Amino acid sequence: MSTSYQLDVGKIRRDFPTLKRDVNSGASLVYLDNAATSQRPVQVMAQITRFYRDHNSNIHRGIHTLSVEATEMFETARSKVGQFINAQDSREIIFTRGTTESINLVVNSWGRKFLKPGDEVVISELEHHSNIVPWQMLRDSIGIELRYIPMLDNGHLDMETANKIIGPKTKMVSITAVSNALGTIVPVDEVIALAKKQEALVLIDCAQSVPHMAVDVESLGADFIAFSAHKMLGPTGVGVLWGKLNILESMDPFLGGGDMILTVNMEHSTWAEVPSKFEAGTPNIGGVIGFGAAIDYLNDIGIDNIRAHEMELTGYALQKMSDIPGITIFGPDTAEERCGVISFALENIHPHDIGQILDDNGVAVRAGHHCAQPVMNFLGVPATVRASFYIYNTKEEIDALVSGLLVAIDLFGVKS
Ligand code: C6P
Repeated sequence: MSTSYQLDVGKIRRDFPTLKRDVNSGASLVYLDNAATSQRPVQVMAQITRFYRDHNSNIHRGIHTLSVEATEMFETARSKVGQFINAQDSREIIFTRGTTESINLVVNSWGRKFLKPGDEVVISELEHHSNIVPWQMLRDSIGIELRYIPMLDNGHLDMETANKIIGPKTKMVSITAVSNALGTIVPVDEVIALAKKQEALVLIDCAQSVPHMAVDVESLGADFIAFSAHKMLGPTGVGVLWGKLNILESMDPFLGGGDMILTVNMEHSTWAEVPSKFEAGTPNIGGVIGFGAAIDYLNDIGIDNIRAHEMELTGYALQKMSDIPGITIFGPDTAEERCGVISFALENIHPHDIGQILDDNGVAVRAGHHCAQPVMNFLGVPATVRASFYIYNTKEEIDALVSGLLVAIDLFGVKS
């Protein structure tokens, strides 16, 4: 596999104080739970501190110096996020609390206004609960049909069936770009092409793609994308909904309150322009400003270098882990088909026990259903262990994961 990319992991790691920690009486932390949330570099923390220390104020309201400065920092972050995904207009960037809220915004603001009983929304069996539950709630409330593109044994979507399911009644296709449970990279271009043939709108859940690979909304052809800052070095409690401006303008607000109105009187109210229309109340100002610093950090490294690094780690891990006795690795066969995630099980050892033993050895992974219970149901397991990589991970850390798994096998006496 190519190692021609430019990424100085040693230098990167020095920016992440958490990675220097020991856990469980002396084991060096090996952080492989990046699909849940990444760590933050000092540059992001410094920017948040700078805001609270020197510029703290509410935004879009005051005419005093601090408020003007805070507004400028907040809006600069919006522009940076827009440029990162090649949005044509920074008004298309709506700040939310995370991917979950972004999807709920589309479901409620677009879905409640434009869908009628009998209309179909197509999602898939690979989705995170955040892209299932809000649509089920809408279905139960207004009587739409919810249809699922099934998954296949190899962790990919069944595109043949997708072709049949996406039809004239389909008004929305809402699909993940990358499965958080398996790491599968979904062929969103193909899904978008099928949707557009039926003139359906498309929402892509990019929670697991934007942090790891180039996403260009201009060439993508989707109508909305959703992602979270905390999976890409930014703070928790900050997310993004990108939407095409004309569609956002046609939608009603999701939440009502301060900052999203133009006028309010005792009888009725009118709405502010996009994006304010969708940003009711005081937002996570410090968090958004910190997110801007995270984007700067990722830009300095280069998103293609990040993808190359993770692909190399994933290839190495797949190769090393496949030699472990009694292991089942779920999902696609190759690193090229995955986005830095490996979900697996060890024969006769519960995933939570594996997670515990790994933690005893300093290795942080997620063990559970990964908020993707339909995927677990398909696999016929209650849970898996999931290792997920990011810019600061190394092959030595994958060796530590493998050693920890061998400890678990020794302890539980698995023989196969
Ligand atoms: N997945 C994981 O461990 P929030 O929580 O709103 O930032 O993101 C929700 C979400 C939506 N879609 C996908 C594909 C995701 O992976 C996630 C978050 C984490 O896999 C936490 S459950």
